[in-house]
Amino acid sequence: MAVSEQTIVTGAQLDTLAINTIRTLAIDAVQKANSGHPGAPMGLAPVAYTLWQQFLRYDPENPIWPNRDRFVLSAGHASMLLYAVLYLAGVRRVIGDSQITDELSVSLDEIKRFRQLDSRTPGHPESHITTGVETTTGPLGQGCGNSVGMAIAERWLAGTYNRPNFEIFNYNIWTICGDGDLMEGVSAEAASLAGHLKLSNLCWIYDNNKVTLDGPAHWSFSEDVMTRFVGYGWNVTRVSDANDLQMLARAFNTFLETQDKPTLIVVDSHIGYGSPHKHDSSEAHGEPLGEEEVRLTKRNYGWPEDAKFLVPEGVKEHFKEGIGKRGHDFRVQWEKLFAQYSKEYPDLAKQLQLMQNRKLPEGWDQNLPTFPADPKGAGTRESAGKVLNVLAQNIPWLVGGSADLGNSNKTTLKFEGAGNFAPGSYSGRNIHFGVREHAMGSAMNGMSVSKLRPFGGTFFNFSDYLRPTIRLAALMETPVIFVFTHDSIGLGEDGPTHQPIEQLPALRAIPNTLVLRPGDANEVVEAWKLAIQSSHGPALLVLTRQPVPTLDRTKYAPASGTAKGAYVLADAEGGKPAVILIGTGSEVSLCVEAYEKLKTEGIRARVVSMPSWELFEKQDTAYKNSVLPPEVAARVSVEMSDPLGWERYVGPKGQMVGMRTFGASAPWKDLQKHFGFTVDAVVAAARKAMSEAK
Ligand SMILES: Cc1ncc(C[n+]2csc(CCOP(=O)(O)OP(=O)(O)O)c2C)c(N)n1
Ligand SMILES: [Mg+2]
Repeated sequence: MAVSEQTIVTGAQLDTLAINTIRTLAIDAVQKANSGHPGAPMGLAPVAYTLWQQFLRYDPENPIWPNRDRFVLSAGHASMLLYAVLYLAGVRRVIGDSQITDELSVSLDEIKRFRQLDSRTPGHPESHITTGVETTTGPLGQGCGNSVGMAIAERWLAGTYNRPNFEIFNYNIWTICGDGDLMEGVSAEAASLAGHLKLSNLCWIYDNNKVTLDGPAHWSFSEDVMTRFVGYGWNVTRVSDANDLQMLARAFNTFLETQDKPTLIVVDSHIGYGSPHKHDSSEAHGEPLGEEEVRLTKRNYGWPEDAKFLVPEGVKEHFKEGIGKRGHDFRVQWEKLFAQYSKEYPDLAKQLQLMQNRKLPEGWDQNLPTFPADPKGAGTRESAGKVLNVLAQNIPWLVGGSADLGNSNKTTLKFEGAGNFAPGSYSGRNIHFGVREHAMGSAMNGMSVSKLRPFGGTFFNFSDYLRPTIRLAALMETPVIFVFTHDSIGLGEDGPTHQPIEQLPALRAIPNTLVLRPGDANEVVEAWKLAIQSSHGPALLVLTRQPVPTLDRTKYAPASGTAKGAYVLADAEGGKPAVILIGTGSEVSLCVEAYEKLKTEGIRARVVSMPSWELFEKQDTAYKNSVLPPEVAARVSVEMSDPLGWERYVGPKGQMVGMRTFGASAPWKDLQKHFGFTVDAVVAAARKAMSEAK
């Protein structure tokens, strides 16, 4: 069908016209940017079109309506597919957390600025930049993992807030993924979890185009995906031609009818559909078509060959009649229902409103413990578990669990009614993620963009297994909370496979990430308060297995100093120290002991507890200088970690007591001596620093 800018068409022709508009917008944007992936959007355009136009319960006029269906493009390299659809559907821009504007989220001008600085059309979809992008994708597999978290969130919201005759939540999560997504381990973990949890609100649409970047998929991928997913407990169906809109619709309906398991729809497609090139050969793709091929492809579509960014008349109107009208009606109906619900259940409605705006309920910090001085003390994981259990009673939507280490991480919610999140009892607050750290982190991001406050625990060393999800949380500005216990060689006998060495500096290097390593039980209370109040990025609690003394706060400074990242815990008389000992976590009390020893020897020392570098960096210079006076060059850092980065606080004359090798398997007390985390060693380092600084 040939079209010109003036052509007006109807029915099936209009479908084709809309689909080819998506394709050509992707082609033109990638060509103009001279970078990006046109092939996947060309192949997938009919899938996205049918889904949005006929199925997605989504109102472009209100893209933050809580009961909207979620669309996730896990194949984030196909970002132009999403941008084209957001534009054609007329999705509005939202600023801040909830202000809907009249502006388009993605305008045609933004599409023309694809991949340019400050555009709302970055190379891969970024949820904190572009309204309608529900989650940031690009690192393959993550969108799949996020979608499982979104499905958990929907089930939890429905289980917790729906009431008879008030089905406030019943939305679905639709995810487009490709070969790369399904090759990545995180999607396998996530699919296994979703199947186990029987998340029937979750649909993955697998773009089975048999090609990846390097060439044909069979070079590296030959498993039977359908059988694998059947094994996970998914409902699996197939569409043998991505261009067959009726078959697509039938498959989508099959998903909607399936009530007891997630659905995988395998869609056979052709990457770069319509281009004269054979993309399913070993030829590389993932780059612009080139001017000549653009022309030939447009000719194949019956498109004006020289037109660029052409949106034929009637296409936007067609979307308005489809998703626009359907979505509007659903949303308005829901708002009426919610208004009624708010009258019947004002407390629940209030909770939902707070949650949507990422606010904490009044009294969120009530009943938090204060821990009395105790030389024996407890592992900071123990006190953290107590604090979490209080916070979770105050904040009903604080939901989470552990990757099979709940008893070790002390992340289990034990109060009455907390319950387990499980098939058929979706209001439970404890999620058993299983031994699936990566899926846990990825799901937490999905839960967080769904406005729950997720927490997740594992051993600190295994933060490596989910590190990509921390990075994405930081990028997406999602407030997830990780509870990392067993935070150093202090874990003892489990040995070097389990003893984190380089994780602290590596995690401190991620921008917008709050790393908190509290030194005793009362710093734990403060650290948890900071984590829960942090609303635009991940917070990591780094906690010990072994006991640490609970410091006497009548003798030493109050733990409220935690909020500043670092504070003077114990000082030389008159505040003029000859040497400063800086410790974090379990090494704070070691510094205090060394300080007391130095005092008996007549050496004027100061102890700085530094639970968070990031918070300290946010303080003004006057405060920083008051804690670490520039004139005091004799400084010692003490941390059972690779000391990378401590140079910035101890300076060129300073000493760093840290780990330079892997740890070892032995009782903790023996490791302490072996690796030099003793009072004598810290005192010796202090003397050395003082002599260097002379
Ligand atoms: C974790 C990760 N590794 C590698 C890449 C780079 N990458 C982008 S697209 C792609 C190929 C993906 O193949 P497939 O998912 O089949 O997408 P198609 O080429 O079919 O669109 C790769 C390797 C990435 N984005 N994320
Ligand atoms: Mg592929």
